[in-house]
Amino acid sequence: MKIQQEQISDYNQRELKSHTESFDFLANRLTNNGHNVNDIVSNLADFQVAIPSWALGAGGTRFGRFGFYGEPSNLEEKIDDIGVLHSLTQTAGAVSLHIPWDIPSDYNTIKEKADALNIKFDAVNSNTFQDQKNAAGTYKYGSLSNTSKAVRDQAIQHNLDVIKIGDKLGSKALTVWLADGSCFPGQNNFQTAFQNTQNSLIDIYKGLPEDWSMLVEYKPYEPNFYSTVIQDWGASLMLANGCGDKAYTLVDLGHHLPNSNIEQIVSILQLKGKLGGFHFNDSKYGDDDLTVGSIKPYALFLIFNELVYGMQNNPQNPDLAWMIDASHNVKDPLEDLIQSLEAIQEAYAKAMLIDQKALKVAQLDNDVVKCQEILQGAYRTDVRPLIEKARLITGGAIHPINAYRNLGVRDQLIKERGKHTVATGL
Ligand code: PSV
Ligand code: MN
Repeated sequence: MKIQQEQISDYNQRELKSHTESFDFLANRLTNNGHNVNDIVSNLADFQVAIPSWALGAGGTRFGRFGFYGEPSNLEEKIDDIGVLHSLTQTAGAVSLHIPWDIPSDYNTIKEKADALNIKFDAVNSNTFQDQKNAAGTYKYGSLSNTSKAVRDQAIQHNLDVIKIGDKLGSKALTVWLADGSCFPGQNNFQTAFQNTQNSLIDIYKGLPEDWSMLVEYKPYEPNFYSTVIQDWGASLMLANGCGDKAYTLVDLGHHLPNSNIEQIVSILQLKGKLGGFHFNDSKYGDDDLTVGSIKPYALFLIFNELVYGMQNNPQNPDLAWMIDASHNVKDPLEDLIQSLEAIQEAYAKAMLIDQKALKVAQLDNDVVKCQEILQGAYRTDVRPLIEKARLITGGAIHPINAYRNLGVRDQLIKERGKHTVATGL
């Protein structure tokens, strides 16, 4: 299924009057307050977030999975779905592949399809948290950290293969997330596991093409419940530093213990030029992989405040690989992803409204009340007309969810693919 530009333009005509009224009102107010509305809208229009190839079907928990009709059953169909998201939102111009779930069967066809839909290949993800059919070694007791050299070598080789696959598609980064760790005290020697991981990562790093980077993701627990080798940003940063300049830390919002100050983590990593990638989602308890901004929108805004500050003040930090890492258990995955994209844009827009100069003055004066007024003033602004404008000028839909429903996208996908298709992934 491909949405035609005329379908979106026709739909937008119906929403245009009300959008224009709310945009003009907000733009006037912001301009009077010294904001450059054009710059904000153009930054929003430029902001692209990768969609993970494994999140286009229904997710599941270890208690079960409830399928969603019309799911994509191969990589081509997944790219089609991202094409739908991108034409409606103009924000989903990239895909992040998980290998071996999504190895292209025909590279040229996949590249041509993605090109036609204006979709780039972002970071590729390796998978050493599941055993593959016919593999010689098992990852039950770890992969890059395993006590067996043969298993470590197998996991290293897998990562090198993933780089080769990504290279053929135009990716420029490898994301490594390890499930390695232990379930019980005494099961692992922490130092040996860490050192093995470092050495394995160095071997992978040596295989990176010149213009590639390696993103090291951390997570405190799950699937291991006593210890995880790369448990936090400190462990990730040490490993990245141990590899070299092209290795960075990747922050996944769901990979922190409750009440962690994630905004402070991203801030300091950017200062050190070591924040490389970002996985968006939201959570109430653990790594819940819920829709971005559905539980803690203010925390997301505070994180974006630091990200925007870093993008403006830390040239030592590279451009980030942005990705949504969510799972859709009860919602239509495409609607859920549209909601996540909107929440990201909203937090970004609000963060751009923070008057950084005034904030600095208030900080120097130790005027704590003023600091809060500045942050919350930006947070309380309804920025949706700015996001609508960014979509409108780039050819997207003023209200993507309404347009998606109005155009009957899911019904069309069910007609094309049937009810019982199942997407690869978790
Ligand atoms: C692990 O929880 C994670 O966040 C990693 O990014 C994986 O690649 C992804 O989820 C899918 O399992
Ligand atoms: Mn992740």
